Amino acid sequence: MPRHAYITTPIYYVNAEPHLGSTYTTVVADALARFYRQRGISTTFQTGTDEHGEKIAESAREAGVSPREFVDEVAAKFRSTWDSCGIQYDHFVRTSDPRHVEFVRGVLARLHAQDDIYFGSYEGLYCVGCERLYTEKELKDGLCPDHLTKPSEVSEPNYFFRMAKYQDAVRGHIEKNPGFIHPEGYRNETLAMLREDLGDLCISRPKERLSWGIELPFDAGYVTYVWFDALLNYASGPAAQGRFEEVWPATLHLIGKDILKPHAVFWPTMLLAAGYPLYERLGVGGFWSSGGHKMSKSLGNVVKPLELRDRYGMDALRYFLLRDMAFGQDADFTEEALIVRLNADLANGLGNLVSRTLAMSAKYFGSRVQARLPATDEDAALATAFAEARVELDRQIENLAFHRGLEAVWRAIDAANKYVADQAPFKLARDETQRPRVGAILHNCIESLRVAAQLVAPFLPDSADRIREALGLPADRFANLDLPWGEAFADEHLLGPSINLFPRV
Ligand code: ME8
Repeated sequence: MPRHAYITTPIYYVNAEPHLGSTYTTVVADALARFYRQRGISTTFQTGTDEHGEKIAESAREAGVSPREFVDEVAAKFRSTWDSCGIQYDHFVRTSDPRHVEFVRGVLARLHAQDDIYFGSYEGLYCVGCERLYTEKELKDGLCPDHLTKPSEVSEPNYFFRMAKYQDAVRGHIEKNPGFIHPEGYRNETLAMLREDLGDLCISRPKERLSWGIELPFDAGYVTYVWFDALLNYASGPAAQGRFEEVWPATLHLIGKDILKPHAVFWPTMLLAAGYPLYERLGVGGFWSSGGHKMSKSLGNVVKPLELRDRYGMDALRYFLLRDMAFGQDADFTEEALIVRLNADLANGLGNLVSRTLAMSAKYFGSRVQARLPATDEDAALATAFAEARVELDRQIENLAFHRGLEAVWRAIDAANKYVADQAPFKLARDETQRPRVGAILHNCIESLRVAAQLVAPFLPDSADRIREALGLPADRFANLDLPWGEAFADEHLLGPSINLFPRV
């Protein structure tokens, strides 16, 4: 576990509204941040918006408003979407914020003064969609492999960052630190890139072609290349709050595989040049397709997070995203698959355990928790199942294997449902002499609910809170993950009435 967790998402371009892809990366970051906070680790979670560059200037032009008006409106939309999705970020960074602008100018001035930035000529094929230069080799039939558009040929005098100077150092660092880029496939991809001659990085655009950007501190005729500006958000955010020393280096930058090169090559190089420690880990996620196709406006298959939240609830959406994608691999989104998960794992699994436990407690004991009695082998096995789930969850989450972590928790939840079926308190209850045993069985079920809710809390925060409330547990007691099994509830503790946590769809 880290000493301090500083977790980031990419800062999203404001030329599109939040969609399933941005929601995924943001949910992963939010779940991790909650996971660390729950384990008592001081945590900083930053997200935000990327607001400069040609792409944004173009979108503003199309919308018929100034870039400033445009970015303010879309950035606000991102913020409000994350807020209504219950995303608990600590800081929302915007690259058009004057504090970020000053930070970037400071770094540029320093690199220029130490001769890591020089004036030269820029020639090549540029894709505005990607905001980057392509080599012939990288193109697919002469087109950008991501946007399938023809890049434009550009040639102009510009400023360059001496990236090549740091290339060997970055490669050496990645070779020495196997966990630096995760999963391993992306580490290998990066090492392959770093074995090629990457050359230097063009970091400016002449103002006559693009005015919407950060002006170079040493030449007012130019603005900074949007990636050079954007990557620095990870440092400028904490700096703007006077917390740089406290939180840097970042524990984990979460990104999608589309932006591997800027994060795995440009960014460590920039950090080395600027004299900052390198981030600890890059977590590279796969891509969601929608119904078997790349999500795109023209195909009309863009999935909107708020619509799904309204239809199924935010927790169901979070659960699906984390459970159905192996982090790092691609996955396909369909509403049918989400419904299958919701019904099987949430309604029949966790929801059923909650409703039957509370309903039987109400029916047999007026919702009063009964004494546990000495544990039978089956009682002990149930407690062990939850203890093991916790260990496995922690191990898997450290590996960013969210789907495996949740699977481990659900093994315990399934064990609890099986315990109810096997112990059959509903049958025993017919025999008056068995009442104490029925009370003990239900006590173990209630403990199962308590621990299940604690373990799922980072992933399904609303549901965990509803279970906590139904159990009548104060928040501070619930926050204690180390409460021993059987000691959370006093005899005669009053539970709430039964709830239907996840109605079947
Ligand atoms: O690239 N599946 O911003 P962006 C999964 N501003 N994740 C997806 C996805 C999909 N279909 N589509 C997008 C930028 N993402 C830059 C980043 S950071 C210094 C600058 C997620 O709005 C994924 O995390 O295009 C991807 O990396 C990110 O959105 C790109 O967001």
